Amino acid sequence: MPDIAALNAHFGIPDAIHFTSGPNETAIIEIRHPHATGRVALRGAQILEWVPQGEEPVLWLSPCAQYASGKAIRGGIPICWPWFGAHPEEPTFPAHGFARTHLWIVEHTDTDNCGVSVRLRLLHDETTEALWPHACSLTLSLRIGSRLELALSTRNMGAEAITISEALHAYFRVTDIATARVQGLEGAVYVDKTDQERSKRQAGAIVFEAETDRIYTGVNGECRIDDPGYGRRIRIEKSGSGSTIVWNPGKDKTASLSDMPADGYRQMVCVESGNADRDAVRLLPGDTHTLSVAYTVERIA
Ligand code: TA6
Repeated sequence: MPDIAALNAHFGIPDAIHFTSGPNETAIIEIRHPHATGRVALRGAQILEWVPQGEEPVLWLSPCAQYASGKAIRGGIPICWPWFGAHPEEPTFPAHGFARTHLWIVEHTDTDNCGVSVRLRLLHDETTEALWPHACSLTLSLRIGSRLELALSTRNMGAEAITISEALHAYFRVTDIATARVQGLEGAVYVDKTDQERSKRQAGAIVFEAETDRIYTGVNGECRIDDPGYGRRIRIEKSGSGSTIVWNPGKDKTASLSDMPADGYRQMVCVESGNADRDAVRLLPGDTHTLSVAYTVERIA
């Protein structure tokens, strides 16, 4: 458990950044700014909450989320790294890597007229080295304001090339999945994980009628989630990302998830920015790769 008093002494900023202890002694960064509030768990460097001034919370966080060690918190923005989904060779390794369940340290905090910034770094130990025996640094720079900006940087510090897959596995809150639409992926090719990994092409906007689990590859552009219930559009702009993953577990899969309420799938949709499948990133010694995303919210009629 990180020392909360020491974190506040070194990195706290009056009226902007305060460290506190959350469920199961999870260290939480509470962020306040005239443009937005937010919460970030140090374990996993996971954004749990982002509420732009005058808006409903933008991210979905499960009311049954478990804050247990070794388990990802269901909701917010978990970080999948250094592999997305199942490990390519080791089926017993944790799904989506270990960055989302391990402790990160705080390197820097700041605030200005636009927002509050924090830089976090993944702490490597013997557990992470057993899963990923590569000299590698991973940092997350985040800025919470009327926009939420994230930059996940991987640096290969070893003598050999490495290949990573990754995602910012964002859970967005919607009033009703039946009326939500995801736009911006029209015509893109995807792997349908609910249909034997078949390759398909997207026709029109994405609508949700059943479990949806798709990896769109070769897509660099902006995505939008339209939610007529809240009368808002969430814009997702990204760089350094070739994949967008769209997930809603639907009713049956949700019933198998102990950390989601039975109807939880109705209020969320994951639109994840990353590099998965054929977009996996190869880094030569000394190379740095950065996956950046900016989320904004606007009113729609
Ligand atoms: O990103 C979609 C996905 O890979 C799905 O296949 C799905 O099961 C999900 O992530 C959640 O994974 P988790 O390990 O957090 O239960």
